Amino acid sequence: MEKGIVIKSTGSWYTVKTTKGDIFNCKIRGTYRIKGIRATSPVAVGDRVEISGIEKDNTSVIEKIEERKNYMIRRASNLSKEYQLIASNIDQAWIIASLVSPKTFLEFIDRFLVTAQAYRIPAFIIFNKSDLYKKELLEELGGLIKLYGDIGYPSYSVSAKEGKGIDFLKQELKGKTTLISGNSGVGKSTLINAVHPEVKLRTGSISDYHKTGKHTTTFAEMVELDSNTFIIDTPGIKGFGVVDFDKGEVFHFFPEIFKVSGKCQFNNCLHTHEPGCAVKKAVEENEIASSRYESYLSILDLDEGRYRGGR
Ligand SMILES: Nc1nc2c(ncn2[C@@H]2O[C@H](COP(=O)(O)OP(=O)(O)OP(=O)(O)O)[C@@H](O)[C@H]2O)c(=O)[nH]1
Ligand SMILES: [Mg+2]
Ligand SMILES: [Zn+2]
Repeated sequence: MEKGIVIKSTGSWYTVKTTKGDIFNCKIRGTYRIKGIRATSPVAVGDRVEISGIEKDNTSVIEKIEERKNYMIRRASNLSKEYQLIASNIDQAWIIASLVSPKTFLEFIDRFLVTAQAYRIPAFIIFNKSDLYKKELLEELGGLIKLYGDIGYPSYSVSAKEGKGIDFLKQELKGKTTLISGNSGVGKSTLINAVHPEVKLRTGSISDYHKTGKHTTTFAEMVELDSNTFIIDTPGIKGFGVVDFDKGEVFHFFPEIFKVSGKCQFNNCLHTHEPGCAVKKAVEENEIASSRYESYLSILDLDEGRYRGGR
């Protein structure tokens, strides 16, 4: 047996880099379950694994997955009972967003943040493509950076294309394993290339993206920036279906809602219709952003499928 880390996943084949630095294509044997959850693929990039001897064709088999420090996970699609493990053993998760081509919905951002919060993963929001924003969008951007920054999520505006804000991001990456996630076309791979030009990940052109609807990055892949700095690039996703939380638990993952919930009249308040609800009052008084409150309600209403969690 040899120990290694999964650096790329296609869903059926996994690339494992061993502690010696050798790279093998591996399959898995048997079935794995994550705390009773059914996953589309039981192994994720970032997993520490043990692989068995090398087969004739230079492939190997993953025999054991070490316990994960944490992981990001989402529903494979809306209403699906299957989950997709996005990555594991990460120090922080960055959601890359854009206000244009394509526009990232706030609900998507909030669902990502809720999941990161639930699994205690520090999350950042990186608004990319700042070079494309004119007056009104710049104002909107400023508002969003303040909104999320005040809640406690560091939020930045960058342009991967023009290299703006990239040096600062480099500092934030140092010594950590960072997951990069977001819609297709927001510039995840371009951003990683800007941070580390030697990497040369494949990026798509927006026109290709609109014409074919194809995702440029199709596999999750871990990129080594230096011996203790790693970035995980992932394929773009359309929606972010959150796992099946207890209804009474969801507001714990909205820090600003949780903060005022202690003042609600009923201690089992779900903040939807109850009398004496301090959360609803705070929304009315604009102390809690209505976009955030709507995201909260949409997660409670998961079964009605208002939000599409598909790819
Ligand atoms: N104007 C502008 N375009 C950008 C910027 N960053 C990326 N792009 C363009 O956006 C398009 C998509 O970039 P990618 O890096 O492939 O996007 P991605 O998020 O990796 O997409 P998937 O791999 O499909 O998930 C490319 O045409 C990039 O050149 C930016 O800061 N400004
Ligand atoms: Mg990409
Ligand atoms: Zn309440």
